[in-house]
Amino acid sequence: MPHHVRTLIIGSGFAGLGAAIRLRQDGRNDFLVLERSNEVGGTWRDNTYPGAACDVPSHLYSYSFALNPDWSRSFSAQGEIQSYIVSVADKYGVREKHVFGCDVTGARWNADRAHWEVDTNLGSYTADFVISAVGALCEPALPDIKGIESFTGEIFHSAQWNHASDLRGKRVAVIGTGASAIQIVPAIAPEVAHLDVYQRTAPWLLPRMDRAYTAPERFAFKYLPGFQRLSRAGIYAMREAQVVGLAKNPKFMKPLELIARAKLRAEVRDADLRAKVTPNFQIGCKRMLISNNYYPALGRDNVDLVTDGIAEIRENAVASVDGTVREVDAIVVATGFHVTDSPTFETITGRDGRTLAATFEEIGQQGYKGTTVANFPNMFFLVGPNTGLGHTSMVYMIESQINYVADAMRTIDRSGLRTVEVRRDAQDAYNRDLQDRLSASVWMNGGCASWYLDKHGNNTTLWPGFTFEFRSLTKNFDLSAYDTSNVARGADIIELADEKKTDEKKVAAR
Ligand code: N01
Repeated sequence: MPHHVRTLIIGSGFAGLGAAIRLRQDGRNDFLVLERSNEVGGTWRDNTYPGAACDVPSHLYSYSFALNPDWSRSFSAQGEIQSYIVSVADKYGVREKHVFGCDVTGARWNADRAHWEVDTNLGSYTADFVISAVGALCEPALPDIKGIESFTGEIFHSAQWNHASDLRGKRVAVIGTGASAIQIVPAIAPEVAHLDVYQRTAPWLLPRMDRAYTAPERFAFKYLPGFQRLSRAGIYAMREAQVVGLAKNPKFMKPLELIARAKLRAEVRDADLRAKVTPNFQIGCKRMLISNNYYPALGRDNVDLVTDGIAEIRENAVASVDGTVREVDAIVVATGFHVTDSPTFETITGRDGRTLAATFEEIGQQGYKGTTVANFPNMFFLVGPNTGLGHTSMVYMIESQINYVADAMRTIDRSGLRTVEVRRDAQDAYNRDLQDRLSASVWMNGGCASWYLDKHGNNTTLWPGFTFEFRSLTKNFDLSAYDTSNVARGADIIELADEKKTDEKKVAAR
């Protein structure tokens, strides 16, 4: 018999861990967190490439209930963020709720029993509720470049950095110039013999206002009541101001573009290189990047920026479309993630027997309030459709979603419900409104292709407004948008309770 729990959480990054802590705080201890790796942290555990750091200030990029007065810098590096996440897991006592090394291979809704059946490499589980917290940036996307499999040197994705590989003194190619690549390039350029950076689209770069906190500041964060919250609120407000230009009226992006152009002029003195790195779309259309050392790295004698496009990869070289063949010992693939086409969508099968992938294939990656999807009863998605951001902390959005899920659980208990499934008409109306709002945004009008858009050209990843609007939208679980016909009958409840008691005993005995 599979082990039954009331709630299964899949994934233990900021989202899954936050959900676990909230369930525990709400006294809902009948849950487990299935985590494929052996540690919490999600993307911050996995992305260990040289130079990895956050582009949102740490005092905002942290849980509201677990502020950290000890951040060493305004923008923390990966290691410090990962240590923070680990410390939160320990402090809130949810580590023992984790099943580490547990890779979820499938989840199916069983309508007769009104529960999810979840398969993993460690055995099967059943659960009344599933909280999918796998994240949007968890499945590395490898480029479909001719001959890539024939390369005999070191080749790895930025999110799967091979630390056993020593790049010092080697000829290296980096493919991609997104958020990951612009951190990797300056970090490895001084060590490698030669570096070719393959750029398909030049990104916009803004200054990185990073600095170490002084001892008096850190003292104040720790001991001066309200100082850290005030600082956090200030960062939040400044970041939210960007929404006006990004989502409402792209004309207001102009000041940021002027800053970026001034930076470009100051940091790239060579006219040819400057022409190559000058973006050809409106700032904000793709994620705006921040760096003070990327342009200087491109100007180094041992670094070439290649913009001709890659024709093929050979045994020991990258050939560009102009016919130039550049020999390399190693290739770093910094080409992003499967966001709107995640392979995890294939593994979840809903009420009508169709997978999440098939459902999204038909209607696009749509959900309701970013958290529930019609045809997938009793399943909550954290960092679900249209919850992404280009300007501020995802942790804020995650906490909003967790509030919604927590209220859903309360409502379900209070109303004696067995299943909740968002109504398709409510979901459709929600998405019509979303797409309507997005139509004015720079993401749709800025003249770029980005991973924010799905193959139908819809923006199914980003939230089109202020994040406080999303917070307010997800404050209460709105039962009226859900199909609640499946109310547990008395007999079912008793039968179900008996089954669970038996299963719980088995889990306890494990
Ligand atoms: O990936 P990306 P990323 N041939 O998708 C290029 C977060 N993040 O890992 O622009 C050649 O942004 C592609 O070119 P183009 C953040 O949300 C945060 O860098 O599509 N090139 C692009 O240049 C970010 O947005 C931090 O034309 C190919 C690059 O590869 C997200 O993660 C740090 C190609 C991919 O850029 C993803 O960032 C790092 C091909 N076949 C990441 N395919 C923080 O600081 C793709 N490219 C918090």
